[in-house]
Amino acid sequence: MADEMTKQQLWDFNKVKYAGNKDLKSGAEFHYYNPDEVIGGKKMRDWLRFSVAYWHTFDQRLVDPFGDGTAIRPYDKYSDPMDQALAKVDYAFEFYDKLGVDFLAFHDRDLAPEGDTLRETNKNLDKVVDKIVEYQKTTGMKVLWNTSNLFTNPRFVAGGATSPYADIFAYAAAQLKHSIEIGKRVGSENYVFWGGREGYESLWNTDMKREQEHIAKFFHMAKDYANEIGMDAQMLLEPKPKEPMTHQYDFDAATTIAFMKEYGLDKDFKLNLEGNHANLAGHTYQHEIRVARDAGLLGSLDANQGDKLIGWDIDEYPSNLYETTAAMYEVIENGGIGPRGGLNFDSKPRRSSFEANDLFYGHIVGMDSFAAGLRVAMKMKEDGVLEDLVKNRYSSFDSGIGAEIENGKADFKSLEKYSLDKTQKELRDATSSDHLEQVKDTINHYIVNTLGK
Ligand code: XUL
Ligand code: CO
Repeated sequence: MADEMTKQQLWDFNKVKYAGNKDLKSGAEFHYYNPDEVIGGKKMRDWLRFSVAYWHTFDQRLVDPFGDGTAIRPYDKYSDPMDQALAKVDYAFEFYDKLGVDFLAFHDRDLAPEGDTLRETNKNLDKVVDKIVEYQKTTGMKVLWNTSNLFTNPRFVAGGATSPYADIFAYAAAQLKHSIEIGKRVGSENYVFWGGREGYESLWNTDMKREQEHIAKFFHMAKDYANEIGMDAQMLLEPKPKEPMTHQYDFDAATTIAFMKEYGLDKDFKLNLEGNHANLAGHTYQHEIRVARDAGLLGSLDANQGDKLIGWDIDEYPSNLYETTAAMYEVIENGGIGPRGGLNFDSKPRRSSFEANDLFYGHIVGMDSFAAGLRVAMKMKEDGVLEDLVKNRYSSFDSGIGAEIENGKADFKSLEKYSLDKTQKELRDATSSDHLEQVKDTINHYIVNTLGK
């Protein structure tokens, strides 16, 4: 306690504690996230493995296409970019401590300003990484993933690994090489590739096949180099259908899996899936997680939500309990997010929530929403609600003609023989109502009753 009191306080916010169902209005406590509570045989912190995203939390100025940033941050007082970058590390680590998260995630360019050459840029970056490594030693903070920003600088106007300009491909590779080295230094659990501008604006000027071959080569080179230097992070691709490009190559989980298989990447790469990216692709988050887990390729999750009324990639902190319940149900079915995955808050405050404390409130609602989702989904799982429902729905495949179809004993001829004289009534009787409305009512009851306790 005394130690806590004497420590320098950079953020004007108390350490966030678990309050259970007390003090419902403060917004400064967790009501559902109790990190060391064991649920379904694992601590909540180990199910959820929360991570704070450096870019949205410490760098984001809350700009939108129509206006400048509104964010007020305590380190704005540092005018020299390098001084500010180094100071931000102190702010970041106090933030993690106050929030009680175990992981962080960052792009190379989040941490330090660029120089004129890659050599100078790497030097700036290494200084900040040195400081992060020092903090890791004293705090035990882990890096969920790191990544390389191959989309902000104008040189990446037409992509990095899919740029039609060979010098840009080469630069992207060189930049990524250093990023992989940093991943090794900070002990990253995963390494993420989100296809920033890897896609196209128009097919009239694009050789799509050539670009895809280039990026597949790029991924192989990255993995080869990681192996060469003993950087053992799980490599992940992060699908997104659009923004910034009209069409992104890693459109959704299914498209990305097909790409991985086509180019022999599915043994070494898995997926990092994001809530609002799923929505932009016309899917639910649950759908994307299901596609990945069915393929054995669920790697990690970016936590955020979109808003159907606006339709952009708005990276809102998750607060929709129905969505977090569905996502956590898939995670439980998967036995966990993935051996090395976690929930990274790829989320930022709304432009009108511009005070520094809003960064805490945002993470609190996000963490509590996933913790609540975990509690509800676990209760549903323990009661076997959906398991029985799904099992019964497919039970006609457990024996008779259904079993013959599944075990390869049936063919079109035998199925014709089986079906030819079946009457309309017999076929109608072979189906039954799935009572979907009743199922949804049950899910609502589980949400209300599990959390109301
Ligand atoms: C962009 C996005 C990125 C990646 C990392 O929509 O999700 O923040 O997660 O580059
Ligand atoms: Co993301």
